[in-house]
Amino acid sequence: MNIHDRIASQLPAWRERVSRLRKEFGALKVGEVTVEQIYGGIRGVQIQVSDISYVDPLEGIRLRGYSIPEVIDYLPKVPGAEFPMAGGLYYLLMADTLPTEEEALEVEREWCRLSEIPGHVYDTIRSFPADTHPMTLFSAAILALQHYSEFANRYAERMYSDDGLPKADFWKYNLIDSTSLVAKLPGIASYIYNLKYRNGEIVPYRADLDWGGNFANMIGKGGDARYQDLARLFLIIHSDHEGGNVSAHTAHLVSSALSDVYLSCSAGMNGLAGPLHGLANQECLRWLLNVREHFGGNLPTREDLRAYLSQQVNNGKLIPGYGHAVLRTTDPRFTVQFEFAKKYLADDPIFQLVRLVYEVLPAVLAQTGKVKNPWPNVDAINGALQYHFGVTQFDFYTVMFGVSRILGLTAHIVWARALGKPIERPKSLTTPMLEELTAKAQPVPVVRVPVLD
Ligand code: CMX
Repeated sequence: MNIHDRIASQLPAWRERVSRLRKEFGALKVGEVTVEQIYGGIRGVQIQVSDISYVDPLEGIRLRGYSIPEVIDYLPKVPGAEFPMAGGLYYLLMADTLPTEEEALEVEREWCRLSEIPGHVYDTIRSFPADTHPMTLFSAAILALQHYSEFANRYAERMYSDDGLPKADFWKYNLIDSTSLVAKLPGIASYIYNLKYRNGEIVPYRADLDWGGNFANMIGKGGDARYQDLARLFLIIHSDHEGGNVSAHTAHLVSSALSDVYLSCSAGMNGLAGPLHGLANQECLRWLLNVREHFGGNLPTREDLRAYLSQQVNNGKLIPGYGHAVLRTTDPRFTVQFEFAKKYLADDPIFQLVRLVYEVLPAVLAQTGKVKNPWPNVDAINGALQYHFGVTQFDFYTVMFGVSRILGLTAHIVWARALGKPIERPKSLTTPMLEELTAKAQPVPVVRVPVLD
């Protein structure tokens, strides 16, 4: 069954569940909000529902209920590949069902059919100054496609016609836009890469390769089967990290105004481009290279590294790739790439440094008493793997993250429309209001709990 039909078949039951919760328990309190949370980035406040994925602080991400190892095990693969096709993951995220091989291949065929990129998108990318950051180009290229939004066009017609697009069908056109956008992402990302770092060529999409394989081929790695597999892995594990992270939350918020998938995903990419979020991807490799340079290009001893890291952390330096707003353990997306590296590039000097930092840094961060999660997140290793396979231009890494993340963002958007979520509009307070509130209360300071002995 295709994604559209699979969602349509599930929707009546989903709508019934949501409507029952709202009708019968609409006034039930889910949680409370503290002053610290209001000033502290609304951290941990449960204000959203997302059924696409869930991050358990101690276990990590589950995509539609499946852990990263399960996703890798259960999703269909192209012959000879170690990691699954993204077409199967897209099916899982969108349709909430593990696809058969044929269903995954159908998505891949649809992406191939829709992969052609209009000329003005290339013109848009070329029109920026040559040293523009690749994420700016990526976000702009997505916006340049907005003109073709089926949802925006149908919604505009609705305004002027009595038998226009019904609200219950909004999701269908968001799904059409999503599939069309995702189909073009390897072409857009690879063109940015080729324009900035290679020969500027536009490589055609190949029907005999899956989406991840196409991305690898389009950046000049078509002859490297292992890199193609790494690309598949990378493009799967970055796809979603529940609804509250900056990119997912932004795209969801923007789409709640009924902005289409292009407007919403471009906005999500602008959030991903921030150094505390997706840009940590590139910053982490830059940081590793600096550490290496500091030690004269050699692997430091454990003691020397500990002294160096302690000094950095005590000086208030932020170590990219470590810490997380939700996770309280090593990110399983780090672990799966760590295992890949142990298997295929154990002797790589950057990977050896990644490994040593992993052994030393958590204790150093924990000693500060303030870092809530001293363990590595996905960014602590991404760059080292890409660097090993010759994708050394680290300001491109966040674009790869973005290509993958849009698989998740679009699933959030389609389901938000399918379940009829309204425009988001939380309430803000002023500091005098909080002062007035606290004037009558006893002090209740936040107690910090140490995370590591
Ligand atoms: N190195 C040094 N200090 C760190 C740190 C790190 N890696 N992670 C957190 N801290 C510090 C914070 O700066 C904060 O210090 P102040 O109180 O002096 O401001 C303190 O520890 C408490 O922060 P926290 O509650 O543990 O972390 P947050 O939830 O506020 O932030 C995150 C989470 C990811 C932004 C933060 O850990 C960080 O900046 N890490 C480095 C950047 C990074 O790897 N980002 C990628 C995250 C994954 C993603 O979203 O893509």
